[in-house]
Amino acid sequence: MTGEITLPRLYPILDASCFADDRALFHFAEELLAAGVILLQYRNKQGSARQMLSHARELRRIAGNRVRLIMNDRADLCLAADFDGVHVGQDDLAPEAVRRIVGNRLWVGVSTHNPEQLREVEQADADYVAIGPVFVTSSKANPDPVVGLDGVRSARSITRKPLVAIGGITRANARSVIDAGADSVAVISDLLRDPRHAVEEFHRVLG
Ligand code: TZP
Ligand code: MG
Repeated sequence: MTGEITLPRLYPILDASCFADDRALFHFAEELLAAGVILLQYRNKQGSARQMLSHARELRRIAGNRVRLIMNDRADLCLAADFDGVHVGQDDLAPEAVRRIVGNRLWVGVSTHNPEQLREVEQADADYVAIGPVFVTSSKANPDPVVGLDGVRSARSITRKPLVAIGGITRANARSVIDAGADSVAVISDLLRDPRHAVEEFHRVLG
């Protein structure tokens, strides 16, 4: 993206593995959108590329163009589904490689887990940086060590880029994560049970 982006306080992640079938997945997305979510990431670690593209295209249709949709891991599927950005981790394509694929108009976000990675991303062509896991999470296989609120504070001191915190963030601890310097909280599990209500509560505590 040319110029600095502004992140909403809440950055929900729709993880395909959390849903029994497509119907449940799309219903969850609709509930989030109805509650006012304006940024949403699609994450699917087990599905085929075909399934991912099919989900992503339907999400684009449901969301319309007012909502920013971010594809986890895959720049190719981002373009194919007309998404608005890509989120990559330390084992995915580097931000510069993603940028060459998606161009300057779309967002590129990068996950980091320690100060060294943060310093590297600070110099890279990424629009935002994520730090985590902040707290213990069961939504990620083989997570890196928990960084805690101190890790968020340290990340804030290293990067001037918009900062997303991720991992074990709930309505109960989200405020403390923002107060530690994050611009936005990315959440999977604490949205699952009653998404509409959960989003409203997140918005209330994050104000
Ligand atoms: N990256 C670091 S922690 C995590 C990812 C994808 C999972 C976050 O899920 P939850 O359920 O909000 O802890
Ligand atoms: Mg990844």
